[in-house]
Amino acid sequence: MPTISAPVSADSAPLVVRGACPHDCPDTCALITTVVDGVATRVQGNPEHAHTDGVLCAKVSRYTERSYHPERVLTPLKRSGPKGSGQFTPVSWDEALADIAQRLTTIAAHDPEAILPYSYAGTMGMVQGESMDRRFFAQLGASLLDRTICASAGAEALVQTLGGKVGMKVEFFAEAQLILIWGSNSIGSNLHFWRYAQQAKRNGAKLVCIDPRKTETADKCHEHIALRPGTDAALALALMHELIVHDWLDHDYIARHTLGWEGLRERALQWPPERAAEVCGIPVEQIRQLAKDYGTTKPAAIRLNYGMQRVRGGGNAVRAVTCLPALTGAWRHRAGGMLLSSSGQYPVQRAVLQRPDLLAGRRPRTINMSTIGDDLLRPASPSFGPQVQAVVVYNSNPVAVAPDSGKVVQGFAREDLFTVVLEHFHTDTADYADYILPATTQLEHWDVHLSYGHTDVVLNRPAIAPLGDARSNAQIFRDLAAHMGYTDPCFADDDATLCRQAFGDAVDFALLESQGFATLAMPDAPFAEGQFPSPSGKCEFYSARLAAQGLDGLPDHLPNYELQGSSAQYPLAMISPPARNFLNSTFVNVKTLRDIEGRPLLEIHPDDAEARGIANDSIVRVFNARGSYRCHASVSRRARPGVVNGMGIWWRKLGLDGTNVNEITSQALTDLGRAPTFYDCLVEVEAVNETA
Ligand SMILES: Nc1nc2c(c(=O)[nH]1)N[C@H]1C(S)=C(S)[C@@H](COP(=O)(O)OP(=O)(O)OC[C@H]3O[C@@H](n4cnc5c(=O)[nH]c(N)nc54)[C@H](O)[C@@H]3O)O[C@H]1N2
Ligand SMILES: Nc1nc2c(c(=O)[nH]1)N[C@H]1C(S)=C(S)[C@@H](COP(=O)(O)OP(=O)(O)OC[C@H]3O[C@@H](n4cnc5c(=O)[nH]c(N)nc54)[C@H](O)[C@@H]3O)O[C@H]1N2
Ligand code: SF4
Ligand SMILES: [Mo]
Repeated sequence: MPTISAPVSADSAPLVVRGACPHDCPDTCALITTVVDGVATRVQGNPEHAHTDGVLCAKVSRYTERSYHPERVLTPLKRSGPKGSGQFTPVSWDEALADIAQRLTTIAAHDPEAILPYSYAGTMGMVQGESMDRRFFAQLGASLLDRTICASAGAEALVQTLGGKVGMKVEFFAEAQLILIWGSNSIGSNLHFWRYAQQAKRNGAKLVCIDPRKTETADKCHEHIALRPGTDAALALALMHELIVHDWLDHDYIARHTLGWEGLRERALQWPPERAAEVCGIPVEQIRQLAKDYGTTKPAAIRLNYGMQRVRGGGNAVRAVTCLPALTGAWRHRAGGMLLSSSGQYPVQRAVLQRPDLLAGRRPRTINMSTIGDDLLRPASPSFGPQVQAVVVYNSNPVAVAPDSGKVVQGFAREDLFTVVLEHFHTDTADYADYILPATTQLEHWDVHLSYGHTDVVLNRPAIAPLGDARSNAQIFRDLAAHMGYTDPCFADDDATLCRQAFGDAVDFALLESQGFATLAMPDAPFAEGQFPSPSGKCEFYSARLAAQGLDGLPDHLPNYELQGSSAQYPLAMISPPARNFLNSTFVNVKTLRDIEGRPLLEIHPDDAEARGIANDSIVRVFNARGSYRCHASVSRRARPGVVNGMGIWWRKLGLDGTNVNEITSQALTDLGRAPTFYDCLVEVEAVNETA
């Protein structure tokens, strides 16, 4: 396989290198990095890439600040103090790799399932996120990781309803006449979609935001429906009720392209708007108006996002909303339908890239990353298997981002747990490592990216040489494989080769190399004539596959585990949505961005604040039976009465008392997809006698 040449610069003339934003964001921007004398001086959006349109968010505009951050880890580090103390001494790569290989070999000799990889989407790259690492752990026979922490409830819902992670092409939102922005703060987390929504607005479209929090996106929509967290399925069912009683249905589309209509009809008729209004805590008129808008405006498009998924009934909620466009035939138009994730559209060659065949018939157990708190503390048992004895963390910061972090910390603090963390920085998780291995950033390595918010492939070329002794994730796993004595030729594939393998011949690599991105071939209105990728080829209101698992085949409203009103001790519902200037816990250590966010905040409605004697900006304690978290109160109507917004996700060590909002979230899992329920969380808040 030919290798791809690295960029070259003639003397000190500025060099411009095309890349891709690596972050866990639906926009997957195409980047342009300016390099002078081997130093990246500026990262900008590629104006030739239509979705990026030359614009980046504030976070990645500051990417050089992150890459050249004085606190970058640039050499392998070995723990020199107690676990969690953050004390390390530099060691050579050879020493680190040899010792790690020896430790893993010893554990694996007894039972390789005692070793657990732990990774998520610190980079979304196919190469640095899911290639050589997967080969390495397959060859080792380590436990498998169920990567559920973000999107698996909605993903399962899409699979069970449409047959895959598919939907509208994002650019056609610009032509819609009605857009429901449902469970998404698009301005903060999906900026390039928001640009299309703005275009639609200028062309006369109505924008409706459905979100318990009055976000900056809600401010800019015509209508804001501030429902209680975890009540979206009730709202969707009431909309169906209204579509039925007013006959705003596309009977032909329903008859030809859907499955289970009779059952869904019966279920929806149990949800008159009055009932939903009660459950959702919103005026009944708002539901009626929304139904009328949705039933009578064409084309109507729904941008559905992750906000509604992080509760017990998150999967069912996504199923219910996903049924709506088939009822009105919205899919007939290219600007109608819905989009949650487009990632299922890509022809990823996972078997080639990840080589699960290296398991050679072994079937390791699977551990759910969302219950890492409990699982690190679990002893060996016949049902669980061996106790976890080693964890290799990369592209993730579980101590900060996983729920119920008191337990996560306790687990990582185990003196007998061998922990390796591949990182850019001394994160909360890296503090608990036995070894920290310095990883390259996106400016320093090859990668290739799909997107979950558009349908282009974007290539990332390295713009600069690795800083210090940093190595790419793929290189580190290649090196570890060599130290373990693995001889399969796949462990020799270099990063550029892995880039080519990701999509094989299905994507024009020459085009990727020349323009930096390539658009997937796909019809403008993919489901105008049905042809969903589901088993029946229809939009499955009724899922026989769910029914076969003993679950409800039809979508329903499942009340939260921690249902408001069920506990006098913890009367407030807490959601903890992402902050605009961080990306999950990434960028929290970039000072200019942290300064914009200010400090860890809890938004609380003036009525709830007054009832508790809480003043704006004062320090509060947010707590429940799982734990307690101190932060600053923002007394604000961005919070609806009864719901507090614990803005995420701060590094614990940069918080007031070394904790963050996940100290109080729970490890309970969603109805579908085994995902976390971060926003299904009851708390109480009290004023703390301290000045801010
Ligand atoms: N700036 C920035 N961008 C990001 C991220 C980030 O941390 N910062 N994170 C990235 C990641 S990992 C992901 S998964 C995506 C997330 O993408 P989104 O899911 O679009 O995330 P948010 O924009 O926070 O939107 C979630 C919204 O849902 C609301 N919400 C909470 N509970 C409910 C509910 O029960 N029902 C409804 N209808 N709404 C609810 C929250 O108030 C919030 O405004 O964003 C990505 N982009
Ligand atoms: N309370 C609450 N908790 C949440 C959420 C919420 O809304 N509320 N959101 C959840 C969601 S949606 C998600 S996706 C998860 C996110 O959880 P994570 O995927 O853990 O995301 P980050 O916190 O951004 O941590 C990613 C880490 O990867 C590192 N990294 C980046 N690139 C590379 C690389 O190339 N190599 C290596 N080795 N490391 C790299 C970064 O430095 C960073 O520390 O958090 C979840 N947690
Ligand atoms: S984080 Fe999102 S909006 Fe920002 S540059 Fe990356 S892909 Fe674009
Ligand atoms: Mo996520």
